[in-house]
Amino acid sequence: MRTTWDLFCNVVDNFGDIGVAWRLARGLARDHGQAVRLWVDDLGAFRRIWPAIDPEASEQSCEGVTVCAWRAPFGAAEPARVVVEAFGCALPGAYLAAMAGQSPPPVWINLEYLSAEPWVADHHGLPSPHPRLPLTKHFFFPGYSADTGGLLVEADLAARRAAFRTAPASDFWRGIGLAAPLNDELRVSLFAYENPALAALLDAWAADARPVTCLVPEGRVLPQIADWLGAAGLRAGDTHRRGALALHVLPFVDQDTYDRLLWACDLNFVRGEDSCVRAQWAERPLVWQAYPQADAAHWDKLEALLARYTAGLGGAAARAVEDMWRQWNGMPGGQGMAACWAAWRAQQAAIARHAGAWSAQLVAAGSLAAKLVEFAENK
Ligand code: TRH
Repeated sequence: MRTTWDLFCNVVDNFGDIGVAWRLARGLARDHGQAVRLWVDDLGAFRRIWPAIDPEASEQSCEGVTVCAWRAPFGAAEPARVVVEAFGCALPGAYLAAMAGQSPPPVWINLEYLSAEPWVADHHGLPSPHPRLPLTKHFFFPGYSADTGGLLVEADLAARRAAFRTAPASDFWRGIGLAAPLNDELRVSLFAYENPALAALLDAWAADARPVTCLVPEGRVLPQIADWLGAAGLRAGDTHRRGALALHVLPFVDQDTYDRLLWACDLNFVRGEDSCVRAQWAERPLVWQAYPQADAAHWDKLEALLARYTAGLGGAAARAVEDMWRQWNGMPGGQGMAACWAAWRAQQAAIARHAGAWSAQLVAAGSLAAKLVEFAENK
Protein backbone atom coordinates (compact mmCIF):
# COMPACT_ATOMS: atom_id res chain seq x y z
CA MET A 1 0.00 0.00 0.00
CA ARG A 2 1.32 3.49 -0.89
CA THR A 3 1.66 5.39 2.37
CA THR A 4 2.74 9.00 2.84
CA TRP A 5 5.97 9.60 4.76
CA ASP A 6 7.61 12.74 6.11
CA LEU A 7 11.31 12.38 6.94
CA PHE A 8 12.99 15.22 8.85
CA CYS A 9 16.75 15.70 8.70
CA ASN A 10 18.72 18.30 10.59
CA VAL A 11 22.30 18.41 9.30
CA VAL A 12 24.45 18.75 12.44
CA ASP A 13 27.87 18.36 10.86
CA ASN A 14 29.57 16.19 8.26
CA PHE A 15 27.53 14.17 5.77
CA GLY A 16 26.21 11.26 7.80
CA ASP A 17 22.84 12.76 8.78
CA ILE A 18 21.86 13.66 5.24
CA GLY A 19 23.67 10.60 3.84
CA VAL A 20 21.48 8.22 5.83
CA ALA A 21 18.27 10.25 5.44
CA TRP A 22 18.67 10.50 1.66
CA ARG A 23 19.49 6.83 1.24
CA LEU A 24 16.45 5.90 3.32
CA ALA A 25 14.16 8.31 1.44
CA ARG A 26 15.31 6.93 -1.91
CA GLY A 27 14.87 3.36 -0.72
CA LEU A 28 11.35 3.94 0.61
CA ALA A 29 10.30 5.55 -2.67
CA ARG A 30 12.04 3.24 -5.13
CA ASP A 31 11.98 -0.16 -3.44
CA HIS A 32 8.73 0.17 -1.51
CA GLY A 33 6.63 2.55 -3.63
CA GLN A 34 6.03 4.93 -0.71
CA ALA A 35 5.17 8.64 -1.17
CA VAL A 36 8.09 10.32 0.56
CA ARG A 37 8.70 13.93 1.51
CA LEU A 38 12.19 14.68 2.85
CA TRP A 39 12.62 17.88 4.90
CA VAL A 40 16.25 19.03 5.07
CA ASP A 41 17.58 22.14 6.80
CA ASP A 42 20.86 22.32 4.83
CA LEU A 43 20.41 21.75 1.12
CA GLY A 44 24.01 22.91 0.54
CA ALA A 45 25.36 19.89 2.43
CA PHE A 46 22.80 17.70 0.63
CA ARG A 47 24.11 18.90 -2.73
CA ARG A 48 27.63 17.64 -1.87
CA ILE A 49 26.41 14.05 -1.81
CA TRP A 50 23.76 14.52 -4.54
CA PRO A 51 24.68 17.28 -7.02
CA ALA A 52 21.23 17.31 -8.69
CA ILE A 53 19.85 19.04 -5.59
CA ASP A 54 19.05 22.74 -6.07
CA PRO A 55 20.04 24.43 -2.79
CA GLU A 56 17.67 27.35 -3.42
CA ALA A 57 14.47 25.40 -4.15
CA SER A 58 11.77 25.32 -1.46
CA GLU A 59 10.43 22.13 -3.00
CA GLN A 60 11.84 19.85 -5.69
CA SER A 61 11.37 16.33 -6.93
CA CYS A 62 14.42 14.10 -7.04
CA GLU A 63 14.64 10.32 -7.56
CA GLY A 64 10.94 9.96 -6.82
CA VAL A 65 11.24 11.85 -3.51
CA THR A 66 9.78 15.31 -2.80
CA VAL A 67 12.60 17.26 -1.21
CA CYS A 68 11.52 20.26 0.88
CA ALA A 69 13.65 22.97 2.43
CA TRP A 70 13.12 22.86 6.23
CA ARG A 71 13.15 26.53 7.14
CA ALA A 72 12.08 28.51 10.18
CA PRO A 73 9.35 29.47 10.70
CA PHE A 74 7.86 26.20 9.49
CA GLY A 75 4.86 26.78 7.19
CA ALA A 76 1.60 24.87 7.35
CA ALA A 77 1.99 21.27 6.15
CA GLU A 78 -0.43 18.41 6.56
CA PRO A 79 1.45 15.62 8.35
CA ALA A 80 2.08 12.36 6.54
CA ARG A 81 0.79 8.99 7.85
CA VAL A 82 4.33 8.10 8.97
CA VAL A 83 6.68 10.71 10.41
CA VAL A 84 10.38 9.92 10.84
CA GLU A 85 12.74 12.23 12.66
CA ALA A 86 16.32 11.33 11.91
CA PHE A 87 18.64 11.14 14.89
CA GLY A 88 16.42 12.94 17.38
CA CYS A 89 16.09 16.18 15.41
CA ALA A 90 13.16 17.91 17.12
CA LEU A 91 10.10 18.29 14.89
CA PRO A 92 8.80 21.83 14.26
CA GLY A 93 6.25 22.77 16.97
CA ALA A 94 3.52 23.63 14.46
CA TYR A 95 3.97 20.30 12.69
CA LEU A 96 3.84 18.37 15.98
CA ALA A 97 0.62 20.18 16.92
CA ALA A 98 -0.86 19.27 13.54
CA MET A 99 0.11 15.62 14.13
CA ALA A 100 -1.69 15.68 17.48
CA GLY A 101 -4.81 17.02 15.74
CA GLN A 102 -5.06 14.01 13.43
CA SER A 103 -7.23 10.99 14.11
CA PRO A 104 -5.70 8.48 14.17
CA PRO A 105 -2.37 10.24 14.80
CA PRO A 106 0.53 9.48 12.47
CA VAL A 107 3.02 6.74 13.27
CA TRP A 108 5.95 8.67 14.76
CA ILE A 109 9.41 7.18 14.59
CA ASN A 110 12.79 8.39 15.76
CA LEU A 111 15.52 6.84 13.62
CA GLU A 112 18.54 6.25 15.86
CA TYR A 113 22.25 5.96 15.09
CA LEU A 114 23.62 2.58 14.05
CA SER A 115 25.55 0.53 16.56
CA ALA A 116 26.67 -3.10 16.72
CA GLU A 117 26.37 -3.11 20.52
CA PRO A 118 24.19 -5.89 21.98
CA TRP A 119 21.86 -3.52 23.91
CA VAL A 120 20.47 -2.20 20.62
CA ALA A 121 18.13 -5.18 20.15
CA ASP A 122 16.52 -4.57 23.58
CA HIS A 123 15.82 -0.92 22.80
CA HIS A 124 14.66 -1.33 19.23
CA GLY A 125 10.99 -0.39 18.79
CA LEU A 126 10.41 0.93 22.32
CA PRO A 127 7.60 3.52 22.67
CA SER A 128 7.82 6.88 24.39
CA PRO A 129 4.51 8.71 24.98
CA HIS A 130 4.62 12.48 24.51
CA PRO A 131 4.30 14.21 27.94
CA ARG A 132 1.42 16.49 26.82
CA LEU A 133 0.12 15.50 23.39
CA PRO A 134 -1.76 12.31 22.42
CA LEU A 135 1.23 11.04 20.46
CA THR A 136 3.70 8.19 20.92
CA LYS A 137 7.19 8.21 19.48
CA HIS A 138 8.92 4.90 18.73
CA PHE A 139 12.67 4.39 18.75
CA PHE A 140 13.89 2.56 15.69
CA PHE A 141 17.42 1.22 16.00
CA PRO A 142 19.38 0.10 12.95
CA GLY A 143 21.66 -2.80 13.76
CA TYR A 144 23.57 -5.88 12.72
CA SER A 145 21.20 -8.62 13.86
CA ALA A 146 17.75 -9.76 12.78
CA ASP A 147 16.16 -8.47 16.03
CA THR A 148 17.15 -4.85 15.25
CA GLY A 149 16.07 -2.37 12.56
CA GLY A 150 18.65 -3.79 10.12
CA LEU A 151 20.86 -1.94 7.67
CA LEU A 152 20.30 0.36 4.71
CA VAL A 153 20.53 -1.76 1.58
CA GLU A 154 18.85 -1.32 -1.78
CA ALA A 155 16.95 -4.17 -3.39
CA ASP A 156 19.25 -4.05 -6.43
CA LEU A 157 22.56 -3.46 -4.61
CA ALA A 158 23.91 -6.98 -5.19
CA ALA A 159 22.93 -6.90 -8.88
CA ARG A 160 24.54 -3.48 -9.44
CA ARG A 161 27.69 -4.55 -7.64
CA ALA A 162 27.89 -7.78 -9.66
CA ALA A 163 27.39 -5.89 -12.95
CA PHE A 164 30.17 -3.50 -11.91
CA ARG A 165 32.50 -6.42 -11.28
CA THR A 166 31.92 -7.90 -14.73
CA ALA A 167 32.66 -4.61 -16.57
CA PRO A 168 36.34 -3.83 -17.30
CA ALA A 169 37.84 -2.17 -14.20
CA SER A 170 39.69 0.26 -16.45
CA ASP A 171 36.35 1.85 -17.45
CA PHE A 172 35.71 2.98 -13.89
CA TRP A 173 39.26 4.18 -13.28
CA ARG A 174 39.33 6.10 -16.56
CA GLY A 175 36.06 7.75 -15.55
CA ILE A 176 37.73 9.26 -12.50
CA GLY A 177 40.87 10.18 -14.38
CA LEU A 178 43.17 7.30 -13.35
CA ALA A 179 44.89 4.43 -15.12
CA ALA A 180 43.94 0.85 -14.20
CA PRO A 181 46.02 -0.56 -11.30
CA LEU A 182 49.26 -2.45 -11.86
CA ASN A 183 49.26 -6.15 -10.98
CA ASP A 184 50.87 -5.83 -7.58
CA GLU A 185 49.41 -2.43 -6.75
CA LEU A 186 47.16 -1.83 -3.76
CA ARG A 187 44.40 0.74 -4.25
CA VAL A 188 43.11 2.33 -1.08
CA SER A 189 40.38 4.91 -0.56
CA LEU A 190 40.76 7.18 2.45
CA PHE A 191 37.72 8.93 3.94
CA ALA A 192 38.59 9.99 7.46
CA TYR A 193 38.43 12.59 10.21
CA GLU A 194 41.61 14.31 11.35
CA ASN A 195 43.67 11.48 12.81
CA PRO A 196 46.93 11.47 14.82
CA ALA A 197 47.75 8.04 13.30
CA LEU A 198 47.63 9.33 9.72
CA ALA A 199 51.27 10.40 9.30
CA ALA A 200 52.52 7.00 10.48
CA LEU A 201 50.14 5.26 8.08
CA LEU A 202 51.39 7.35 5.15
CA ASP A 203 54.98 6.55 6.23
CA ALA A 204 54.12 2.84 6.20
CA TRP A 205 52.59 3.08 2.72
CA ALA A 206 55.58 5.03 1.38
CA ALA A 207 57.86 2.28 2.74
CA ASP A 208 55.77 -0.62 1.38
CA ALA A 209 57.49 -3.20 -0.81
CA ARG A 210 54.72 -2.86 -3.44
CA PRO A 211 53.00 0.19 -4.94
CA VAL A 212 50.21 1.71 -2.86
CA THR A 213 47.81 4.18 -4.47
CA CYS A 214 45.77 6.22 -2.02
CA LEU A 215 42.64 8.01 -3.24
CA VAL A 216 41.46 10.77 -0.94
CA PRO A 217 38.13 12.50 -1.53
CA GLU A 218 38.32 16.21 -0.70
CA GLY A 219 37.62 16.72 2.98
CA ARG A 220 38.86 17.03 6.52
CA VAL A 221 42.14 15.09 6.23
CA LEU A 222 43.63 17.13 3.41
CA PRO A 223 45.45 19.68 5.65
CA GLN A 224 47.11 16.83 7.55
CA ILE A 225 48.18 15.11 4.33
CA ALA A 226 49.49 18.42 2.97
CA ASP A 227 51.57 18.82 6.15
CA TRP A 228 52.97 15.31 5.74
CA LEU A 229 53.89 16.09 2.14
CA GLY A 230 55.28 19.51 3.00
CA ALA A 231 52.83 20.96 0.47
CA ALA A 232 51.15 24.35 0.85
CA GLY A 233 47.69 22.80 0.36
CA LEU A 234 45.82 20.15 -1.57
CA ARG A 235 42.80 20.12 -3.84
CA ALA A 236 40.99 17.75 -6.17
CA GLY A 237 43.16 16.64 -9.08
CA ASP A 238 46.47 16.91 -7.17
CA THR A 239 48.86 13.95 -7.29
CA HIS A 240 51.95 13.38 -5.15
CA ARG A 241 54.45 10.54 -4.90
CA ARG A 242 56.58 9.50 -1.91
CA GLY A 243 58.42 6.17 -2.18
CA ALA A 244 55.91 3.40 -2.95
CA LEU A 245 52.97 5.72 -2.31
CA ALA A 246 51.03 7.63 -4.95
CA LEU A 247 48.43 10.02 -3.50
CA HIS A 248 45.53 11.32 -5.58
CA VAL A 249 43.02 13.85 -4.32
CA LEU A 250 39.56 13.17 -5.75
CA PRO A 251 36.62 15.53 -5.88
CA PHE A 252 33.83 14.68 -3.45
CA VAL A 253 31.53 12.54 -5.61
CA ASP A 254 27.83 11.63 -5.44
CA GLN A 255 26.76 8.72 -3.21
CA ASP A 256 26.46 6.22 -6.07
CA THR A 257 29.89 7.02 -7.52
CA TYR A 258 31.35 6.74 -4.03
CA ASP A 259 29.87 3.24 -3.84
CA ARG A 260 31.66 2.31 -7.05
CA LEU A 261 34.92 3.66 -5.66
CA LEU A 262 34.48 1.38 -2.63
CA TRP A 263 33.72 -1.59 -4.89
CA ALA A 264 36.82 -0.87 -7.00
CA CYS A 265 39.40 -0.41 -4.22
CA ASP A 266 41.29 -3.22 -2.46
CA LEU A 267 40.94 -1.52 0.92
CA ASN A 268 38.66 1.28 2.12
CA PHE A 269 39.20 3.57 5.09
CA VAL A 270 35.75 4.82 6.10
CA ARG A 271 34.24 6.80 8.95
CA GLY A 272 31.04 7.56 10.83
CA GLU A 273 28.01 5.51 9.89
CA ASP A 274 26.93 5.41 6.27
CA SER A 275 30.31 5.00 4.55
CA CYS A 276 31.13 2.23 7.04
CA VAL A 277 28.03 0.27 6.01
CA ARG A 278 28.68 0.91 2.32
CA ALA A 279 32.24 -0.40 2.73
CA GLN A 280 30.87 -3.57 4.31
CA TRP A 281 28.51 -4.07 1.35
CA ALA A 282 31.49 -3.50 -0.98
CA GLU A 283 32.91 -6.98 -0.20
CA ARG A 284 36.31 -5.39 0.34
CA PRO A 285 38.48 -5.04 3.45
CA LEU A 286 37.79 -1.91 5.46
CA VAL A 287 39.26 0.08 8.31
CA TRP A 288 36.65 2.02 10.25
CA GLN A 289 37.17 5.30 12.07
CA ALA A 290 34.25 5.70 14.48
CA TYR A 291 32.82 9.21 14.90
CA PRO A 292 34.84 10.50 17.89
CA GLN A 293 32.81 11.12 21.06
CA ALA A 294 34.08 13.05 24.07
CA ASP A 295 33.69 10.21 26.58
CA ALA A 296 35.33 7.70 24.20
CA ALA A 297 31.94 5.98 23.80
CA HIS A 298 32.98 5.37 20.21
CA TRP A 299 35.54 2.83 21.40
CA ASP A 300 32.68 0.66 22.70
CA LYS A 301 31.00 0.96 19.31
CA LEU A 302 34.25 0.04 17.63
CA GLU A 303 34.81 -3.02 19.82
CA ALA A 304 31.22 -4.16 19.25
CA LEU A 305 31.56 -4.08 15.47
CA LEU A 306 35.03 -5.62 15.63
CA ALA A 307 33.71 -8.50 17.72
CA ARG A 308 31.02 -9.28 15.14
CA TYR A 309 33.27 -8.67 12.16
CA THR A 310 36.20 -10.80 13.29
CA ALA A 311 34.12 -13.65 14.74
CA GLY A 312 34.29 -15.61 11.51
CA LEU A 313 37.88 -14.70 10.73
CA GLY A 314 40.01 -15.98 13.59
CA GLY A 315 43.77 -16.31 14.15
CA ALA A 316 46.38 -13.90 12.90
CA ALA A 317 44.05 -12.30 10.35
CA ALA A 318 41.53 -11.36 13.06
CA ARG A 319 44.31 -9.93 15.22
CA ALA A 320 45.66 -7.91 12.28
CA VAL A 321 42.20 -6.38 11.69
CA GLU A 322 41.68 -5.66 15.40
CA ASP A 323 45.10 -4.07 15.83
CA MET A 324 44.71 -1.92 12.74
CA TRP A 325 41.22 -0.64 13.68
CA ARG A 326 42.27 0.08 17.27
CA GLN A 327 45.44 1.85 16.20
CA TRP A 328 43.51 3.95 13.66
CA ASN A 329 41.04 4.93 16.39
CA GLY A 330 43.75 5.95 18.87
CA MET A 331 43.05 3.20 21.38
CA PRO A 332 45.80 2.72 23.96
CA GLY A 333 48.19 -0.22 23.97
CA GLY A 334 48.97 -0.56 20.29
CA GLN A 335 52.37 -1.55 18.90
CA GLY A 336 52.53 1.32 16.41
CA MET A 337 51.22 1.80 12.90
CA ALA A 338 54.26 0.38 11.09
CA ALA A 339 53.80 -2.99 12.83
CA CYS A 340 50.02 -2.90 12.34
CA TRP A 341 50.41 -2.25 8.64
CA ALA A 342 53.01 -5.03 8.22
CA ALA A 343 50.69 -7.49 10.00
CA TRP A 344 47.68 -6.37 7.95
CA ARG A 345 49.69 -6.75 4.72
CA ALA A 346 50.76 -10.27 5.71
CA GLN A 347 47.10 -11.26 6.25
CA GLN A 348 45.68 -9.34 3.31
CA ALA A 349 44.50 -12.36 1.31
CA ALA A 350 42.60 -13.89 4.25
CA ILE A 351 41.10 -10.52 5.18
CA ALA A 352 39.97 -9.96 1.58
CA ARG A 353 38.28 -13.39 1.47
CA HIS A 354 36.52 -12.63 4.72
CA ALA A 355 35.18 -9.31 3.40
CA GLY A 356 33.09 -11.18 0.81
CA ALA A 357 31.80 -13.69 3.35
CA TRP A 358 30.94 -10.91 5.82
CA SER A 359 28.95 -9.00 3.22
CA ALA A 360 26.93 -12.12 2.39
CA GLN A 361 26.30 -12.75 6.10
CA LEU A 362 25.16 -9.17 6.67
CA VAL A 363 22.02 -9.76 4.62
CA ALA A 364 20.57 -11.59 7.65
CA ALA A 365 20.27 -8.25 9.51
CA GLY A 366 17.50 -7.30 7.08
CA SER A 367 16.79 -4.14 5.12
CA LEU A 368 16.18 -1.04 7.24
CA ALA A 369 13.66 0.45 4.78
CA ALA A 370 11.73 -2.83 4.54
CA LYS A 371 11.65 -3.19 8.33
CA LEU A 372 10.56 0.41 8.74
CA VAL A 373 7.66 -0.12 6.32
CA GLU A 374 6.64 -3.27 8.20
CA PHE A 375 6.98 -1.51 11.57
CA ALA A 376 4.80 1.40 10.39
CA GLU A 377 2.18 -0.97 8.97
CA ASN A 378 1.99 -2.89 12.25
CA LYS A 379 1.40 0.31 14.19
O1 TRH B 1 30.26 12.39 7.19
P1 TRH B 1 30.32 11.44 8.31
O2 TRH B 1 31.47 11.58 9.20
O3 TRH B 1 29.00 11.52 9.15
C1 TRH B 1 28.98 11.44 10.56
C2 TRH B 1 28.46 10.10 11.02
O4 TRH B 1 27.29 9.68 10.38
C3 TRH B 1 28.22 10.13 12.49
O5 TRH B 1 27.61 8.91 12.89
C4 TRH B 1 27.32 11.30 12.84
O6 TRH B 1 27.11 11.35 14.18
C5 TRH B 1 27.99 12.56 12.38
O7 TRH B 1 28.19 12.52 10.99
C6 TRH B 1 27.16 13.80 12.71
O8 TRH B 1 30.36 9.92 7.75
P2 TRH B 1 29.28 9.01 7.03
O9 TRH B 1 28.20 8.62 7.97
O10 TRH B 1 30.02 7.95 6.39
O11 TRH B 1 28.62 9.93 5.92
C7 TRH B 1 29.29 10.30 4.75
C8 TRH B 1 28.33 10.34 3.59
O12 TRH B 1 28.95 10.98 2.48
C9 TRH B 1 27.91 8.96 3.11
O13 TRH B 1 26.54 8.97 2.75
C10 TRH B 1 28.76 8.74 1.87
C11 TRH B 1 28.83 10.13 1.33
N1 TRH B 1 29.97 10.42 0.44
C12 TRH B 1 29.70 10.82 -0.85
O14 TRH B 1 28.53 10.88 -1.27
N2 TRH B 1 30.74 11.12 -1.66
C13 TRH B 1 32.04 11.06 -1.26
O15 TRH B 1 32.97 11.38 -2.06
C14 TRH B 1 32.30 10.62 0.07
C15 TRH B 1 33.72 10.51 0.55
C16 TRH B 1 31.25 10.32 0.90
